[in-house]
Amino acid sequence: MELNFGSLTFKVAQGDITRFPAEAIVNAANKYLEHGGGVAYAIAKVAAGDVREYIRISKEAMKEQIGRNWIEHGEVVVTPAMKMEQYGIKYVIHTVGPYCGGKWDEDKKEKLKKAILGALRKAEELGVKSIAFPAISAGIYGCPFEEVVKTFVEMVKEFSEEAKSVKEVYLVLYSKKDYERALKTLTV
Ligand code: AR6
Repeated sequence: MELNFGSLTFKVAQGDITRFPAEAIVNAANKYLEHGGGVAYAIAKVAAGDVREYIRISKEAMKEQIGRNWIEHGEVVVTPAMKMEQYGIKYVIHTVGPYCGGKWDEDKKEKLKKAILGALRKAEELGVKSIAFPAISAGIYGCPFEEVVKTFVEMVKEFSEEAKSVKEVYLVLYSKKDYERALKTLTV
């Protein structure tokens, strides 16, 4: 499933983002980059082989790149892909989405848009051609899946006006069920 916005293509795929062949993958992190569960834990484990080591690397990168011990929505931190390089991944871009706990409103949507845009702009800065996102905030943070998918489409469309280096944006869904739900959301 793909949508074209100018020179930018938005593609929905099913798979494990830790082995998805995009130059940059995005992590659905928390503000302290603690990588305790979900996709964050999976990325940390595959990248460094040891979650605690990748948390240490992430926090050090955050100090260097942001100058603080936490990030706001829209701020991102870049770490190396380490062992994921074997799949063609070069960078991990950590971004933090909103916590929803089942609720959804304009404020949460704005925070999610900021989180997505921050990662897209960083991908431009890094000069990558392809970037893959997980469904940020749709897991442990409990945001409604369909709203998350719709927000991705909106944000990618907006970003296509300023995209230069980035040509392919992927939304990688882990389960077949989520993949099918996303296709349904995009085709209505
Ligand atoms: N590949 C692709 N998608 C995945 C993978 C994977 N390997 N594993 C899980 N997902 P979540 P959040 C999907 O909970 O809601 C962490 O503890 C998953 O099915 O990872 O933003 C962080 O440190 C879901 O659709 O992220 C934060 O504290 C999506 O990824 C907190 O969770 C996002 O689920 C962030 O919560």
